[in-house]
Amino acid sequence: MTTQSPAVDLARASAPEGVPEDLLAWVVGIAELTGPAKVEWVDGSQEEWDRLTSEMVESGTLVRLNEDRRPNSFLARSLPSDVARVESRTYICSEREEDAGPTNNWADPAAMKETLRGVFAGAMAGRTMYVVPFSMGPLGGDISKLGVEVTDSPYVVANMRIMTRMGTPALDLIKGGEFWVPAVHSVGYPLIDAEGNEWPDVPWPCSEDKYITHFPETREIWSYGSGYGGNALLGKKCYALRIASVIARDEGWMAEHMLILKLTNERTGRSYHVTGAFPSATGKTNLAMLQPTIEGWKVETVGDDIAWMRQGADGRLYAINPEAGFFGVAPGTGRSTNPVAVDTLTENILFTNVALTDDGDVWWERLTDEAPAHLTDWQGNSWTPDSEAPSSHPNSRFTAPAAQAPTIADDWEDPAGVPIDAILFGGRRASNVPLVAEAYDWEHGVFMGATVASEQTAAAEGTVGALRRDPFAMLPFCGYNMADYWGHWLRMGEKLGENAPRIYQVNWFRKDADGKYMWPGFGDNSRVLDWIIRRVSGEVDAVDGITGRMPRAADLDLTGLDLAPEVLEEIFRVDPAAWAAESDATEAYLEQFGDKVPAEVRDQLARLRERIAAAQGRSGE
Ligand code: OXD
Ligand code: MN
Repeated sequence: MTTQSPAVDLARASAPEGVPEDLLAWVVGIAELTGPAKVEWVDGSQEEWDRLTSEMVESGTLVRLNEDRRPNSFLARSLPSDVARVESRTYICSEREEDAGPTNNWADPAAMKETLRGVFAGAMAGRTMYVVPFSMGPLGGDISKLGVEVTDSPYVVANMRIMTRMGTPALDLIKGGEFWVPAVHSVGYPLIDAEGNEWPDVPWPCSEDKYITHFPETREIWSYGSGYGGNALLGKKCYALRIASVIARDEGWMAEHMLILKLTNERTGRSYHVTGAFPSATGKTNLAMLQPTIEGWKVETVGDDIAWMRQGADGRLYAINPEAGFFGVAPGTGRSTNPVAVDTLTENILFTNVALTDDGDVWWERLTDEAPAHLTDWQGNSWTPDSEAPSSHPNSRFTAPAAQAPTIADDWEDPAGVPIDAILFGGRRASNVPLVAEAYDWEHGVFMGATVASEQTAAAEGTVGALRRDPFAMLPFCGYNMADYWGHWLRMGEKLGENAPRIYQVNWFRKDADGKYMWPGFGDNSRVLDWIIRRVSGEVDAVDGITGRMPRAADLDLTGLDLAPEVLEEIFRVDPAAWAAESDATEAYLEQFGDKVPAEVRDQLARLRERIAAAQGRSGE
């Protein structure tokens, strides 16, 4: 007879009735490997949240905020070594290296499993292992998918309750035989070491050694060593983007790093839906909660970060937001930049790495114009406006239920998704890229997506600044070879045919010669959305340009905006010489993908060069 570890008995004994054998066997296996002191299958109830958050307040992981100011809300402070996603420790472990591609870290799956077996052995000793069934997308929806995260972090459980549909209803669907993705997470800080010595717990347990690993062929996620955000809330980037992008390729749908907006024309009552891919730190949350500065539009939120899209029975593309919450960056979020977010954060919020006020509330840079006279900073130190470092970590976060957003759209949980009229691609471009340009066709749109870039400083006339490419804003999130992913987009375009949404490149960040932003951005981006919707609905013509079709000057609604005509002209200026330099940079960038680059993408580069040459010919350059 083999001797079983007590953790195995615990895992079996704690399982709710009717748990399918494959799920039970997997949980038992993880318990055997990691050796927790307790196993708890979470149900997602309020009682469970109250208990876990109270336990975390007791243990020092959470600070309960002032109930009068921020009811049912908490602050966590992480270790300074665990404050963000760690791309250098994120791996795609596909059987073949070329399937991870040049933009991902690849590791051999068998070798990585061996490494993981080593680091996970005994990793949960002395801790509770939580089994967290969850749904990405509305429960039971056609586009939704299930997962189970096993974690030794109650902080992760609490976040997952906000970010996903977590607990018994998700488990019931798994019991019904639905597909689910296994996701294993440990902070990598056991309370009993291999020699049997006991160690005290700490408020933010984690390990210096970190592995965020994905196995695309077997649809598995294993994450070790970090308790923070996308490293640990495995439904988000790991599942909904890296693993889902592979599933979507195989099943003919799309898993995208995109917000979803609903726009209703108040005159006609007609609604439109737009998705948008924006690299991190380009104001994506602000756009998802946009308050229009022009009359006639109601703008509502369906999603702020991820879209799963499938062709519907009518041939159109439908999107769901697979998440149930927002995991937003706090600094910079304030009344003037994003009043909707501020009004979303009133209760039931988990804050991480922001500052604490003396009356038990939270604050971060630019929440209000004036900083409070005294704070406790994100590391627990006394802080005043004279302090050198900011009070909150630049990547400090709020985890907020999406349903609490005043702008949440009534169809945000429609399991069938919302029909998409337009897709936006936006980078942070100081030069060259105009405020908005419409793709000539789907293939051109794929080229726009494939070449998304950010550039901090405007370059000299006729050149281009250093570009940091972030194709489709998916650079750290695509679970397979980026060039194959472009191929998948091209196939989706063929499938959608004339039902395909139109594609637009937008850029809110163009700077003038003095380095000042020329476009006001924020709510004024509604002016660009207004033009896009009027294009989509066939109300306005456009002018062919080098990078795409652009608005005729009279068609952009600039009512009430104090923008000099020469500034507007500059915002839309497309300089052929600079674009010749940019197309050379694009060619060099494509080289890393070798012969995987789809012919259509190369062809789009050739067409861009033809348009540049024609413009140069016209201007006699
Ligand atoms: C995010 C990101 O946190 O894209 O959403 O980095
Ligand atoms: Mn994101």
